[in-house]
Amino acid sequence: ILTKHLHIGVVGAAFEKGQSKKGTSLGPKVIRDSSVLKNLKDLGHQIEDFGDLTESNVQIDKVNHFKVKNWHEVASYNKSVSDKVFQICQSNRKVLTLGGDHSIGAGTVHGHLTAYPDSCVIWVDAHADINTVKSTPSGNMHGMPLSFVLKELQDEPSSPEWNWVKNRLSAKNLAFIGLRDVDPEERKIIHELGICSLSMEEVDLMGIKEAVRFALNMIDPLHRRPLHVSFDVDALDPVEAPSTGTTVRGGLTLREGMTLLETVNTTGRLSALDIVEVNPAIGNSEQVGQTVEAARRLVLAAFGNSRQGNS
Ligand code: 5AB
Ligand code: MN
Ligand code: MN
Ligand code: MN
Repeated sequence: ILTKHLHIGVVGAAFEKGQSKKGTSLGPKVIRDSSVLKNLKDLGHQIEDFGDLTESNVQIDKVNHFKVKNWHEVASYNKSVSDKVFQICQSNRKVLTLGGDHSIGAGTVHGHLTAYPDSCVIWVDAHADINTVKSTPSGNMHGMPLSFVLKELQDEPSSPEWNWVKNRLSAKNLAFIGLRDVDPEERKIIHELGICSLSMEEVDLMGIKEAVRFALNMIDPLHRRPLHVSFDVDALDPVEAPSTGTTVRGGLTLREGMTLLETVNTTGRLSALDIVEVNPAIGNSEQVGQTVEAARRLVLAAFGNSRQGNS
């Protein structure tokens, strides 16, 4: 059964300071230009577009905080992301967040979790994005969002910029799918916290459908929790999604990505979706078009589009 007639709130997280490549903040614009919102309406959904979140006037970093880049900007932008996602949930809508780099995932997870304290997260990515301020090898905060919202990692140095984070996700309610480039410290965290991790190795062994079912059973054994999927397009193979900042070969096909989201859709409990890290400044126009089209197809798969055709 496919989910129809949803109320969906859309927000653009036009932000790129979680990494160093220009262009990632144009993601929401190019994805909107793909007519995906019209396509969602044609599926029978009611769409409310809340536009892009602008950056508030925060102080620019003068010093590096814990070797991390753009600490203040990322923290304060994430607060507005969290507030907006929470507000959309409060209005009884599903949330579609268009990124932007993946640092904004701290805000989407927090906002959704604040509205639905029992929610679970599936993080679809080539990377684990769970580096802490101590472990980050790059200082890029798009590799760290989960460390700010995971309960088990809060012995890390707390900082007033992140004081607004009140609700945190338990490691047992998080699953990774698609990993293939995990830093040694991240591997340690995943292992120690027992986080459900279905890397490309497991996807190859089990098949994508079984991998998704496995993840859902692990994080939500009673099948009753609201689900949040945070989808980094670099989870897809660079052949399918070349216009993104941190490509890693050997990734999901677009078909596997669509099957993943179709499987989540059939639970009827998908409540928030992020599509992040599309960067139209990377690659030629054909590659950008291909990446945006992949993003569009992922969104439609998540919200009930049938490849057999819709009636
Ligand atoms: B993305 C790396 N682990 O921390 C780091 O694209 C890469 O949001 C992070 O998944 C990639 O810098 C972040 C080496
Ligand atoms: Mn990511
Ligand atoms: Mn990634
Ligand atoms: Mn990336």
